[in-house]
Amino acid sequence: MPGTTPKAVNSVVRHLLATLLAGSMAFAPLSGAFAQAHDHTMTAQTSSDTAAPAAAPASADAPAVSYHNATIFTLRTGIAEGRMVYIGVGGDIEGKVNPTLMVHEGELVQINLINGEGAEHDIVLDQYAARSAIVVGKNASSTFSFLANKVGEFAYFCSIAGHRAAGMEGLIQVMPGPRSDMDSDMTDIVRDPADLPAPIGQRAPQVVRVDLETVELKGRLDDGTSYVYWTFNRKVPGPMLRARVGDTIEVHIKNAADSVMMHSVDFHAATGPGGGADFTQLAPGEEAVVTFKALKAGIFVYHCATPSVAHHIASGMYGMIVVEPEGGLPQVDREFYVMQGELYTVEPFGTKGEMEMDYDKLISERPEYFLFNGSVGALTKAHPLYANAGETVRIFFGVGGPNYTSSFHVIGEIFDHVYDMGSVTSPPLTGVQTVSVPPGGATMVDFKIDRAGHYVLVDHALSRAERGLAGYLIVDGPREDDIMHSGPAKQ
Ligand SMILES: [Cu+2]
Repeated sequence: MPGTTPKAVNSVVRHLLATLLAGSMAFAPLSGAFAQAHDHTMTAQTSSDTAAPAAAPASADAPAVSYHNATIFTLRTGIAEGRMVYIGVGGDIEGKVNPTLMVHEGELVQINLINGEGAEHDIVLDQYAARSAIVVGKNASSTFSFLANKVGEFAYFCSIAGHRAAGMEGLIQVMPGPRSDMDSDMTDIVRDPADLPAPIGQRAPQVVRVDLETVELKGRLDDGTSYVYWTFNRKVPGPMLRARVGDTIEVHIKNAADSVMMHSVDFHAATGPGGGADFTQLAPGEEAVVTFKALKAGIFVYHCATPSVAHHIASGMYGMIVVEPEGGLPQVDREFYVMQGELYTVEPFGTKGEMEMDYDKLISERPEYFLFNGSVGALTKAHPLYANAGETVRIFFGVGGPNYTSSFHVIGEIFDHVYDMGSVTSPPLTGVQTVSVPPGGATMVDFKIDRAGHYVLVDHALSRAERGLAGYLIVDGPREDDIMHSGPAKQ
């Protein structure tokens, strides 16, 4: 961003640098320090159980490095539902199949692996270049550790041929900031941009059941800042839904009993009164079913349509449904799901505490926050997009709004294909820098990532980056210096 030094983007960049610096020193010193702390009882426990007061205060910008408080997980290999899996041992993960391992930025994580049935196994975390030894023979065990200095969700899996595909795969979730700083009464409402259904591809039309629950909950808007979000299925945006043209969509919608407001749903993919909203105005505790035919392929928004609709949408009640054309969409290596919205609060942007909705600002279109996937830092600190150099990437991008058109752009990349206005039956635009996406509209952008590096998702109305709007696309891989390098051209 030449010529400007937006504060939000700067802090984002500082955070990135801190993360990268921490990464360069992460692995070497661990094994020695760690051997001392090895826990032979092999019960799962977390550092919060045993936390020493000690340690320098850690900020989100500079992850604390503690060699003393290990977060320990134990996984046993086994068979569940006919698949090879990891099974959690002890603590919160006891008995869970391929449990998601929740840790915080800066923590030293130890994973114990126990061979439960006798075949050879290991555990690998590609993003951390960390792996266990192979455990050979029943009850054999091994231990490894790493510093959780990269925020995000990463797969752990068994690297023995065929085992990952057979089911030995789970996630480790590295949350931003140290554990003690988390506000315990705020829910994480961020939809992980990697949380979307697999492509439909080639199949005959069928009935697709969709389950939506409208839930009001106090969510984390920013560090130390909360807002009472109204959601579909507790996240912003609501779940991405996927079908093919000709499918029959059977929507089961329930308004949670503890809601204060009525809610409903309007599908832009539907043809009929209110897009379904006429059949789904639900008081707290009520439920309804509405069925529609997906007559047109495209990328469509859905949202709550209960008055004041702008208030419901601003509070988080929007999502997308992808209706694939016959035969499916062009294949890519990775897909992501990102939506933009604004929030109108009485308190100015950056205020700590519980925010209150401001109706005057809403109807005069003066937002305090601009957000990707529901909160400040959702796609930077909490859930960056990850890919590898050489891969093709697709972003389904929509605007819930309710009011602001997005000039969607990825700093450092060019979209190879833009399915403008969410039309997947028209030829895509090619070689596009920025795409305009209106409220209640969507697009699909595909691009090959030719070079490793850190790319930034923005609305190119860049003042909005000062109010929360930024995301990272972090690309691992070799640097292709022919494409870009510092200094003069090589001979
Ligand atoms: Cu609503």
